[in-house]
Amino acid sequence: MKTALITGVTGQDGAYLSEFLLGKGYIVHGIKRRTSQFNTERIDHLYQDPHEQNRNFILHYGDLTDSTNLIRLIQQIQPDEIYNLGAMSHVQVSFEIPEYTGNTDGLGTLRILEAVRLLGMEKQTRIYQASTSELYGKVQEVPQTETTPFYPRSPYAVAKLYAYWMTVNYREAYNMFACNGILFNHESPIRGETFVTRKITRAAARIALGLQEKLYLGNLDARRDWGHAKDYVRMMWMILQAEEPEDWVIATGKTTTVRDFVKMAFAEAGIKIRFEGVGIEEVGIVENCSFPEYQLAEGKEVLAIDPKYFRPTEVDLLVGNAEKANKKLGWIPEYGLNDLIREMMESDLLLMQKEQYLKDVGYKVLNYFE
Ligand code: NDP
Ligand code: GDR
Repeated sequence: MKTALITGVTGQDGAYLSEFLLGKGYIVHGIKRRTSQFNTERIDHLYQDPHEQNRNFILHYGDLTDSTNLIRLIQQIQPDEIYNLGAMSHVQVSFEIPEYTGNTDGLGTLRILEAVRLLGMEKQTRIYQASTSELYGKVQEVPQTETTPFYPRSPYAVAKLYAYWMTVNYREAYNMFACNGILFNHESPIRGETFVTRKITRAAARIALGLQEKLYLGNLDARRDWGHAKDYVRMMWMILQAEEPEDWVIATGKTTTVRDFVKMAFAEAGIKIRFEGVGIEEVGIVENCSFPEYQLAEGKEVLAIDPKYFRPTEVDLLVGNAEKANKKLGWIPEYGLNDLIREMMESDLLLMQKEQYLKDVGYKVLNYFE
């Protein structure tokens, strides 16, 4: 029976990976941060009472900015595999908190690698580092592969660049089984609410149900290679089961604009959107709505641009080539973009129907849709 340690266990990928590894018979340890309110909603279905005997899912308090904590936990747990998923993962927010982002996403990775080395566990513990397509930044080559040069465009991406090279360096210097997964954007019904896909699916559901008037977005021309998180966590595990430690691109190979994502998401709720105007004057208008109960009039403006969502430096186009993962490890994504959007919309419509019910019976509902 193998033991895994996951940093970022309370995040989107941490939750899916925990489920996946438990399904494979692993004992899974996760590091969660101390917060003033519960932050385990994504993994509550896996939770086991600490008083139970023989638990296979165990949570520990910790933080990537605290080496004492990481060294102690790694020594105590003696993991066969570490998945370093913890990060301040929001690109736009990283412009607001660049130092913290560097500390967590950059130095945090070093702390994990160094803890394993200090404890003399280089031969025993395999390490997965959550690298990102944001490393490519300013377009150098399309599609992007393992050999495309990096040109990071945000404090987040620069911190992840440091983490990427530290992982390569520890592999070469100390013969550690340390690998980068260069993952392109991946989403799901449990994606954080402020990433653009989830912001759109939540808003489309809220607008359809009359809980929200309008969706405000930034750059609609950005293109992303969007996959499903479930497909991507499976590949994280495959990377650590490979014969040799290497770095891998994980992507679907298809790219879509934010604007087209909006159209597809609203279409899942039976609402056809038309775009008019240019630049920050662009708006999204209801062309028709096949659900009379939504009471969305033709011509209603449901989307507008808010310049505050534009980034100081943007990544315009991401599209990955995962041929290496496909040929060497046999990885193929099971979900297409349509499947992903359908699943996200179904889930958000259900969630918002609950909100609508609560509102109808007099409860104050969440009114925060950044
Ligand atoms: P999330 O933002 O959903 O989750 C991030 C996790 O990191 C959360 O559990 C968060 O805890 C935790 N965390 C944040 N700061 C710290 C810290 N200082 N110490 C310890 N833990 C911390 O991200 P995803 O699940 O989407 O992504 C997982 C990883 O993959 C991240 O490293 C991300 O940068 C990277 N990545 C993601 C991609 C994507 O498209 N999703 C693509 C490529 C890379 P809390 O819940 O308390 O906030
Ligand atoms: P990204 O994801 O920056 O690619 O990073 P995000 O969903 O935040 O942005 C994607 C694109 O949409 C544009 N955009 C907006 N984005 C947000 N969040 N909110 C808006 O209102 C909005 N309007 C337009 C953005 O400008 C951008 O071009 C994600 C994170 O998960 C990283 O941790 C991960 O490394 C990369 O994906 C791969």
